Amino acid sequence: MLVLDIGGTKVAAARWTDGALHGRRQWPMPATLQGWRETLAAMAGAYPEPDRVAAAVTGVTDGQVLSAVNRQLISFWDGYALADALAQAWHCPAVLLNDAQAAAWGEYHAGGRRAGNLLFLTLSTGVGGGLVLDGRLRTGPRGLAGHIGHVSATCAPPDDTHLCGCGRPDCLETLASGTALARQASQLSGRPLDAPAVFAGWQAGDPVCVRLVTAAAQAVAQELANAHALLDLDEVRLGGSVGLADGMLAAVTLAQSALPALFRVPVAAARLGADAGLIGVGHWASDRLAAG
Ligand code: ADP
Ligand code: BMX
Ligand code: ZN
Repeated sequence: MLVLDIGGTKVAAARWTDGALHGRRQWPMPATLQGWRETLAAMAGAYPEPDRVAAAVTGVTDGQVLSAVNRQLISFWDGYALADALAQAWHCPAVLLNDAQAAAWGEYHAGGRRAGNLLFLTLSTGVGGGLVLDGRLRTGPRGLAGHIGHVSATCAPPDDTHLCGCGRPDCLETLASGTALARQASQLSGRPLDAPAVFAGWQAGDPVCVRLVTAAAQAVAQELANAHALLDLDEVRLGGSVGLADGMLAAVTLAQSALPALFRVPVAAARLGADAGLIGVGHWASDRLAAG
């Protein structure tokens, strides 16, 4: 089987054999449909003749059809027949699963399937979430389950951008995604800064960067407390390049210390790191095949 993890910034691919990844490669996620078609052709050349394709993908999906939550993240994603495009590229069946849901399933497997109630939170191009509840992956009837990036945060971004690309005001994604950190830092400092530069500035004590990373970590801690109050979670795994950036987990844990103990859910870095989505979608598709 070929597994893919298609995010707002990068596309990862690998063969999935005997429960492990082989031959992992990565491409930048193109900004245009034409660019995406070229990347798809390059990937098809790199991985010839799989028997099926399973893709973890940013967006809401029922397994075949894709729609965007945040319509600003990938301009051509909303309503795009991605499973058909993958099936045509590789001449075999293709299935889709939301990227954060896939990563949650990967992390659940990586923990020996012990934490019955697990939330995976990705701070990446957007902010995504996946839930394993009572040992089952919760996708929801419409594929929307776990979309914690679009739950309103208790504080607004310092650059006063209230409206999220999903149409709701004050979403966590407007504060704590890599896109949001870059947007806020560029606006407040008056020069273009990306998320890695914000983290470098934070480590160096730059006041704007300190303010932004602290606000993001506090918003994440509040949302985790909300999710914990609703679901009584056993643990949270933090992933995505922003979630895995040096110091982010510590900043979230520090922000949690201001909460009443009842609402402090244990948070750890994703055990599978940047491979949680690829491994998770591999397990998910294998489990479905085994179940017939
Ligand atoms: P995707 O969203 O495609 O799954 P990532 O998890 O890599 O991809 O998230 C991409 C976001 O993470 C971008 O906004 C990027 O600028 C940011 N980013 C990448 N590397 C780092 C880093 N070392 N520190 C902080 N932010 C990072
Ligand atoms: C957005 C949304 C989620 C996704 C999350 C993280 C889109 C296209 N995606 O909230 O479905 O799980 O971003 O995605 O609306 P990533 O691209 O940051 O990995
Ligand atoms: Zn939103």
